[in-house]
Formats: sequence, C-alpha cells, structure tokens
Amino acid sequence: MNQCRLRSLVRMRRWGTDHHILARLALRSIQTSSRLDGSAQDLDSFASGCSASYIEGLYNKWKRNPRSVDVSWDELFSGNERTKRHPIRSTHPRKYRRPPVERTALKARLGERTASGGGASPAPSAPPSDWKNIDDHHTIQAIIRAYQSRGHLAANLDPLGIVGPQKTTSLDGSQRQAAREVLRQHYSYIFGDLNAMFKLPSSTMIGGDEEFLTLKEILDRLERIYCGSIGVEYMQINSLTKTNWIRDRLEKPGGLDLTKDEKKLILERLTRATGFENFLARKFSSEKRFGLEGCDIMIPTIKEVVDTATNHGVESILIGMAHRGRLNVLANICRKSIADILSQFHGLKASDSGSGDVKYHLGVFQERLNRQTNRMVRITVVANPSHLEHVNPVLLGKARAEMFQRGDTNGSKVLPIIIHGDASFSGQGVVYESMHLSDLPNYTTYGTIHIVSNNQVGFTTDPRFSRSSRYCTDVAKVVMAPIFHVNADDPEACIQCSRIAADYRNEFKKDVVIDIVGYRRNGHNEADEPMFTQPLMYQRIRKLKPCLLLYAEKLIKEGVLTDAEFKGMVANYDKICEDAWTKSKSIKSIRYSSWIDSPWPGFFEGRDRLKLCPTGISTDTLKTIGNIFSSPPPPEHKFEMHKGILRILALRKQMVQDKVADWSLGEAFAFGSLLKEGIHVRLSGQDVERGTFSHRHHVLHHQSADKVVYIALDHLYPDQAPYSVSNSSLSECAVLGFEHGYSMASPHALVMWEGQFGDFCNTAQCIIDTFIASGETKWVRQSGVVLLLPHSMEGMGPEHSSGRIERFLQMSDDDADVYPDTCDADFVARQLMNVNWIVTNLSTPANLFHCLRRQVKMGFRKPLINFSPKSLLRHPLARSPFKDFNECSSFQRLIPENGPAGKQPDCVKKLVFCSGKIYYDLFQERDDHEQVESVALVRVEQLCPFPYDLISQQLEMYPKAELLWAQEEHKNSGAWSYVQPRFDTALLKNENESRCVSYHGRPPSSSPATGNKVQHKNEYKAIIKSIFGELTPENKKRLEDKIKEQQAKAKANSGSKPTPPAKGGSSPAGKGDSAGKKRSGSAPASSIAPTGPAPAAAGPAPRKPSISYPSRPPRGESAGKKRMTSAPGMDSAPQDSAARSPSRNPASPAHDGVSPSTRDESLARRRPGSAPAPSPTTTASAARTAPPSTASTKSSTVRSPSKLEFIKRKPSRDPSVSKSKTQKVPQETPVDPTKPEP
Ligand SMILES: Cc1ncc(C[n+]2csc(CCOP(=O)(O)OP(=O)(O)O)c2C)c(N)n1
Repeated sequence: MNQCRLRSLVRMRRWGTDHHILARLALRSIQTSSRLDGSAQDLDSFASGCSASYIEGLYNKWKRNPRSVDVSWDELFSGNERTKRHPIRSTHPRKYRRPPVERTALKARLGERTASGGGASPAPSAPPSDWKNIDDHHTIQAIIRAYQSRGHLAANLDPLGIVGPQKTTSLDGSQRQAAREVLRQHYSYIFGDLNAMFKLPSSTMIGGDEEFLTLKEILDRLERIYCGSIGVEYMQINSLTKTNWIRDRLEKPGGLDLTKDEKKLILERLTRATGFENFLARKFSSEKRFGLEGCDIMIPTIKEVVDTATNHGVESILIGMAHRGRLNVLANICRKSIADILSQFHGLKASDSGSGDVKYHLGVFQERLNRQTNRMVRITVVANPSHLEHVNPVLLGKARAEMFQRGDTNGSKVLPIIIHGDASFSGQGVVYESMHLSDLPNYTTYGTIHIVSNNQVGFTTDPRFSRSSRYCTDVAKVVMAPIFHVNADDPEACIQCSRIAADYRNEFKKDVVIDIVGYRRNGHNEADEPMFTQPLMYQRIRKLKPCLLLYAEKLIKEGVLTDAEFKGMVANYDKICEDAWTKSKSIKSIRYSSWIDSPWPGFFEGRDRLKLCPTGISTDTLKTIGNIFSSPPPPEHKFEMHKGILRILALRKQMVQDKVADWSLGEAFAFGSLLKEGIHVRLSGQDVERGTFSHRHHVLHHQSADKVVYIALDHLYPDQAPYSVSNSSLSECAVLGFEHGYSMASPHALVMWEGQFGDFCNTAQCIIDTFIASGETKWVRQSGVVLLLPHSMEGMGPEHSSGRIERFLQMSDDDADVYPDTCDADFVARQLMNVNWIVTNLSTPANLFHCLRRQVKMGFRKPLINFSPKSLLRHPLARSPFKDFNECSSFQRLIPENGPAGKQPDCVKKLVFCSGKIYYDLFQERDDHEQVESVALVRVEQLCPFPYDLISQQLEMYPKAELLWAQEEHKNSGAWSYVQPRFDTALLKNENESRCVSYHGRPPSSSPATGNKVQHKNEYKAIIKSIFGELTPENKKRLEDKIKEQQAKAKANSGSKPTPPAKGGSSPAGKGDSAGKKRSGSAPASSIAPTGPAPAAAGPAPRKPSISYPSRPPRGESAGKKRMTSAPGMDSAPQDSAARSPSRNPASPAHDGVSPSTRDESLARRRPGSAPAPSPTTTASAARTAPPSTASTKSSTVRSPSKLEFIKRKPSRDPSVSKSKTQKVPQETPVDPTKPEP
C-alpha cells in the first residue's frame, strides 16, 4: 500500500462514489478476505474495496503515530518491506477471511452479469472477480432482506387458492414462489448457480449453527419460512431488538417444530371447534348463529394464546369480539355450559328484567382452571352490540381498569384479546382510533393480541371492493405491530403464530396481530345464499374438505394418531354436545344476569340499593382540599410556575378564604373528597388537564423542565386513592368507549369523560347508543360513567353550542305519560335506579359537587350525562358558598325560586321553569325588567329522571301563575320536547288544574345555533321579550342610571374605561381571555381570571352585581329588602343558614333525600287523603287553551294533552330489589356538622 493507492481511493470518493457504501465494502472486505498475503494484487483488490475516507483517516493517524493503528494497518501503510517480513495471514489469520466461493462459479456468474449488463463497474484497478464477490454477497443479503420484508407477498395464505402466489421455475427445476414482487431487482439472481456457497450475514438466523450455505439452501429455507403458510410483516418495526426477536423465532431451524402431543392437541381442539358448529347446524339448521366454518382453527388459535399467556403468568383474559364464532368461543374457550348456550335457542322467557340481546352478542365471565397449564384463569367475553368493532375500546378500557385494580403495572396479569372480522377491521374507523390508544401512558393495555377471523368476505362484499389496502390488517401498522398472516387450513402454522404472538406480547408488551386467512363455508349467516354474490368463490368452497378432515388425514399419514382414534375424538365431543342438549331441554327459563360480563362481587350483596347516602362533607375537608388545590407545589419541589397560574391559584386561595367556590373548585371538592374516601377518580378527554376553557389546571407544568408536572389532587391525603387526569388522543369514539369500559370494571371509581364541546359526542354516538344508553337493559351491566358535555348558546356557532340535550333525553326510558308513585319513601332512589341514565344540566358548583359524589354514593351505578357549562365556569353568580357543600346539604334536583317571588307565591304572575345557563340570563333580565316579585324562576337541574314530585310542588305553590318553559335552544333541541309531555303528566294529575306550559325559546332549526353574533343576540332578545315583555321607559331609565353608576365606580377604582355589561350569554367562556372578559353579571373580587395572553385582571373592571337579593330568607320576611352581593342561592351570612335550611323553608324542598323534614312534608302531602291519589288510568278529557303569551314570540306553543296513564311505579330493573319495598325511612341520617370528620 502506498501514497499512490491512497490517492486513488481518495479520488474514487471525489468521483462521487458514495463513501458510506465504500466503508461498508471495506468492512465486508476485511471480514471476508481470506487471503491478504501481501501480494500486490490482493492489496490492490483489498484497497479498492475499502472506504477511501476511512483509510485516509487511518493513514493520517498512522502518519502521526504508527502505533496508534492496528499492527495490520501499520504493516499495510509501511509498505511491502515489512509485509513481506510478516505476512498478515500468518499473524492475523481470522481478520481477513474470504468465504470459500468457487472461482469457476464466480466467473460464470460474472460472465452472465457482464453479458446482461448488470452490476456496478469495478474500480479501474480492481480485478473484476473481487468486485463480483462483494456484489454477490450483497445480493444474497438483499435477497434475504427481500424475503424478510416482502416474503409475505408470495406466501401461500389463501386456502381457496384465489389469491395465490405464482410459481417460478429455477435453473435446477425447483419451483419457487418468490416472484418479482418480492425479489424485485434480484429476481433474475435465483436463476444463477444455486450451488454457490455464501457466508450468511448477521441479519438472518436461517443458518442456525452453520455459517455458510449454498444459494439453493438459502432460498429453500427462506421460502419455507416466509412464503409458506405464514406471511409475516414485521420489518416495519423500527426496533432492532424486536425484529431480531421475531427473526430468531421464525428463522431458527427447528424453532417452529411441534411434538406429536402438541399436534394431537391441536386436532382435539379443532374437533371441538368444528364439532360444535356441526352440532348446531344439525339441531338448528335455519337459526342464525354466525358459524365459524372455514375459520374453525380460530378456536385452537385462541386457546393456544390462552395457554401461552397463562404460562407467562396472565390471570385474566378479556376477549372482545363480534358475532362470528362467538358461541364457539363461549363454549370452547370460556367453557360456558353448552346446555346454557343451547337454551338460548329454545326461545325461553327471561326470569329477570331487561330487554336481553341476541345470543351471539352476550357476554360471559368464567373463572376456570386451565388444565393445560394447571393455572386458574378468568376469561371474560365482553357483551357486544351489532356495531362492529366498537367493543374494542370498551374492552381496552375494561382491561386497563382491571390492571389498575390488580396493581398490574405492566400488563403481566391481564391480557386483552380482540377478534376482528376482515371487512370490519379495515373498514371501521374506531379500529384506528383504538389502536392509537395502545401506547399512551394513561390508556395503554401493554399490548393487545388481535386475531382476525378473515373469511375473505364481508357480508356480500369481497375484499377488492371493501378496502384499498392489500391486507385488511394494514391499520395495525400505525403502531408497528407485527402481523402474522396465516393460512387457516394449516393448523400448525396457526398455532405457531399464536405462540409467537403471545410470547411477543409478553416480551415487549406491544400489540400484535394474527390474521387467520380462511373462508366462510356458509352465507353471512346460515340462512343466507352466498352463491347470489360470490358464485365462483363458493364453487371452490363446495369442493373443499373441512380443515379438520385435512389435518386429521395429515396426522394419520404422519402416524401421529390412527383413524380410529380420530373417530373416537369426534364421537366423544358429539356425545358432550348431545348430553348438553338433553340437559338444555330441562331449562325452563333463562336469566339475563347469568350472561353478565362484569360482575361486581360484594358490591350489591347486603346493600340497600335504595339508600342514598349523604353527599355533603365537612368544612375541614373543604378547607384542606381547597388549600392544597389553590397552592403551588411546596418549595422543596423547586417547581417553576407560570405567573398566570400563580395568579389563578391566588384567586382560588382567596375563594377558599371567602368560603365560596366557583366551578373548578366545586369540581375539585368532589374529586378530592372521593379520593379521600378511597374512590379512584379518573378524568379523561381532550385537553381536560387544563380544561378546554382554561378553568381547571389540574396538571401544572414546570416552566423550564420537560415532563415535570404537579397534580395537586394527588397530594391531598397520604392514604388517598389515585387520581388520574389525562388529555386523551383526539378521538371521541374510542376514548369514550375506553372510559365506559373502564367504568365497567369496578363500581368503586368515578370515571368521567369530558367532551371538548358538547356535540363532539356526535362522533361517539355509537358508544352512547349501544353501550351507555342501553347497556344495562341489554346486558344487565351497570356503569356509572359520567359524560361532561359543555353546552350552552354563547354565540360561538352551531357545533360549539350544543351538547345535544334532546338526543340524550329522547333516549332516556322514563315514561313521559306515567306519573310515578311519588309517595314512595324511596321515590328518588327508585326513580334513579329504574331509569337508563341520569341527565342533568346543573347551574351551581355545589350541585355539580353533590351530583358527582352521588354517582358513587348510590347503591347502584347509573351513567350520568351532565351538560357542563361554559360561561358559568367563570360566571360571578355561578358560585356556591361552602355551606352548600357541607353535611347538611345535598343534591338539588330542582332549585326553586328563593327570591321575593318565592316568598309571595300568590302574587306571582309567571312561573318560569328553565334549566342550565339561561337561568342566569333570566335572573338578570328579570331584574332589568323589574319583575322580581311577579316572576318566579325555577331551575330543573335534573332533567332525567324527571323530578315529578318537585315539579308538582312548584305547580301547587304558584296556583295563579302562568306556566312557562324557557330555553335558549331551538324548539326542536334542548329539553322542551322531553319536558313538555312530562309537565302535562304532572298537571293532569291534579284534576283541578287547567293550565299548561308554554314554550319560550328559539324557533325550530336544523342547526343547533347561528354562527352570526347579531342573529344570536336578536334571537336572545326575542326570547327575553316573550317572557318579560319590552323594557318600560322606567326600566330603561333605571338601567341607564345603573350603568352610569357602575362606570363612575369603575373609573374611580381603576381609571380604565369599563366595558358595558354583556347580556344574552355572548361568548363569555372561550378558550382565551377575551371570552372570559365578556361576561354577563359581575365579577366579585374573588373571581377567577382566565388565563391567556391578557388575563382578566388586566382587562376592564369587572361589573358589580347588578342586582342584590336575599337568598332564601325565612318565609314571611319582606321580600326584596335584604341585600347581599352573592349569587342567588348563596349566602355568606352565617345567621341565615338556619333560616335557609330546607326543613325550615317550604319553598326549598329540593335537597334530595337529605332533609328528612322535606321528605316528611312531601310524604304528608302525598298521603291518602292529603292529596289526590293517582288513578291507575286517567284520560285527559278536556283540551286546554294556552294562556295568553306576554309578547310576540315566534315560538311559543301549546301541546294538546295526549292520553295519559297513571300507574304507581315502573317495575324495578333490578331484580334483587323487592317491588313491595315502599315504606323505607328516608335514606340519610343527618350528620352533626359540629363533629369532627371521621
Ligand atoms: C358498524 C356496522 N356496520 C355494518 C354492520 C352490518 N354487518 C354485520 S356483519 C357485516 C359483515 C362483516 O364482515 P366481516 O367484518 O368480514 O366479518 P364476518 O361477518 O365476515 O365474519 C356487516 C356489514 C354492522 N353490524 N356494524
């Protein structure tokens, strides 16, 4: 080696030759050169294959210090002299070994290549044979890589042979599957000298202990592994550890071999799978069962996963699946009694309540000994609606919750398995959404095993028309899951895949997919004719032997078992089915509850389900939570805070000192107190950590350190339950499904999903309809999941305005025409228990607090849909004093009028019922219109179940008032269509009643709200006018004076120009600051400033309350005299508390079930003789006329009463609750507030 050679190498690089390639060539040359003995030619050839820059670097180093490089380089650079004295081969025999390539073969190949013009031109001075040698090795490496990456394209996956690889004949006459699609530019290479020997690169394990293989052997092995019955996609995984792991499992010679016993076991399981379908087909030939025939191997495949996973220590396996093969899974995986399954075919009546579901949707929960592994395993198949794939997130949520409960922090105890159909896997968006949860810290299930029962058809549509991707599983590549496609007619390959998949999940805790490619022997269901649409496919299918027979023949041929043994196996299972059939005939009724997938042992037992426990908490607890929630992290955390957050915390702290709570504090009190009581609280949804409207700030971020956060609610009490708050992926369907699943796992958790804006729940509609609204009715399964859906018209456009109250109310199943038995002492709890869900539109932080706590204090679980406010998050009037949270307080289903009008009900001209944010608008407008004594405002906080008892009380209390329903939504939206018939029912109960309720809201519209602010305001004005009429000149004068007075005060206070008060709820709660500034009402000193570029503190002076108003004074006190600066219903003067106690104030009976006196009062009025007893069936005879409307409203309306029914009570949906249970004492024992907290 000399300067001249080096210069030539450097020149090579400058010519543009990629020096990285050269470096690789150099290294390869060093590894493989077996003969670097000092001859000029070998040195040349060696150098010409080296990286010029690498050698140049070494050379420069050597020039500075010859000892700084390896002795071999020293010898090389020193020239021939020393090389001659110390031949490299003798001193370093291992360093430069060339693989034993036959020279003749090389020459032949070189000739071929040169003739065909292929191959790179060698460096001018290198002998062509060495370049060829390097090139050949690269080609072999590329071929190996081609099989690894694309071998699946030529795999033999389709048992029908429709999608089959084309065979190619090699030079030696052997048939090869690897087509151009796989080998691409290396395709022609397989026609070369197949006996040539190559050293195997480290990127393959096909050699096992052998370092060198002939080309033929390399190709044979690769074809067997990658183009046989398994086609694996794994090279998309960007982790070398994982790809190497898979390579190792697939490629190692003998790694996939099965023993005779294992083969026999597969056959036995296959016999059961096929035997079960055959048996059902025989007995119920025309019944829909969505059989598995054609993919029968799915059962042994799942079973193998169960075995392998339990061997790894998994204790609970959760399965989510659709219709196909479901009964088979119940029978042969869960080992649900076959007699019970067959009884579903007998058309029996259910002995418990509910609607039930078709047999191929039912869930099961089985705890059994897995005989194969001798370990106990719990197997759950989650009940499933018709809507394909939507069970996926539900299952994942349930699995995650189970992990949480077991303290399983890495998924080693709980395994989710999802079984998909091929068409639905690729077609349903929820699959993609769910996949994206797989690696998110608060949603991961540490790997899910996906099994596709791929029968190559979806109903009547074949894959060419149902997807654009090659495989139905391509969606799984978004999470880099390895995907094993496998021919369903090769049982051993299927089992090998399931073993690898279960091991992979155990090893890496990541998703993995097994795509079992089979066919569907019958139509979509057993009554369908598949030849209508798939004639050619079904001609083939008719000719195919079932997989069971094919495999049995194979094993008999191999001598694994005899024909007689196989027949015995079949007969044996048939007998099991026949015996179960006989047993099933003795079953006379079914119980929906025996198909429950989420039993809650210990929750219902010994519990009085109708007991509503108190929800109030002590002031000490409020203070503790309030102080921690309003404090920055302790100094020892050295946590760098955002200044805006510090301001927010300071304002929070001020509120705690003032003993008043805004929305976020009320919410924190609910969460914190439950955590204290050991209830796990979980809040999930888009941007919930801060809160879309920047009001929550549960997760504080260190301003100069990444991923350092502080969650105050995690630091309340040393023994508190864990709090989980997490921003979710931008998905509604999967995330809501996940949270619903999470809530199913245990009753001892408060699980909430918050929509960013209410009607984004549109994109989760399927979960809402099929799981949340109807889950309990169909599957006897309870869930206390909470949906928080921001709702209200703030002039923010259609989608951001509405949480679609009307839809939830329309789906609720309390009967609009039946007046319930409100005399029942347990009326409130029974009504809650019997309804499918609770719908609330709350207006105070305290009511939110009680409502959330009630969720876990009830003796049953019920979904709660709460329409959360937007502007009320910061509305100065939407605040609650601490006393509304204490032990004497409780949830108010209805908040009655507490002002002057409530004190003199006989003088009230209008009784306005409303719900949610509009109350605050009406409150303000009533003041502006100076009608505080003539108009009573009543808030219906709980819309469903409808508080008939409290509504009736209000109707009775204001006998002369005109009745109005006010809503800001359009007439076909909001609660009107729900409340109207219920008001009628309540009114018709009283024979002397001739009034009805008129509508005051926006006219009907197909859009939830206008996007035009002017229109929004005009619509608002029309509503106000229809309720209060025009402002009189006196009203206007008073208002002007008030504004002037405020402006003067503001000027005196801040010197800045005040913003005129905004009414009509225009944009008060946007994400940023501007929204927060535009508030109707006033902002007391303690109001929370919105965060954002310009906090409210820096904005215009907040408006003072425009109305002062006594809150619930004792009856008889002159109305409207006492003044206070807090919100209605809020009182900071301690001496008033007794006066405002519900027991002392007949006008405020709404504290549910906590005030015994209220209850007594209500009962007294309902006792026979004291109130008209509800007649079983009453027909409304007289049509009523509407009371005159106060103003020219476009939209007021009167409903003609329909035929209404009065029955005593709906049957309980809970079988364990005795229907005759009526005289229970009201639930709560009032707690002594003076006592310290336990
Ligand atoms: C969301 C949804 N869309 C449509 C249907 C109607 N449907 C029921 S089964 C089926 C075909 C499903 O095909 P595939 O996923 O391949 O499963 P297979 O029935 O073939 O096992 C269709 C379209 C449904 N149940 N759910």
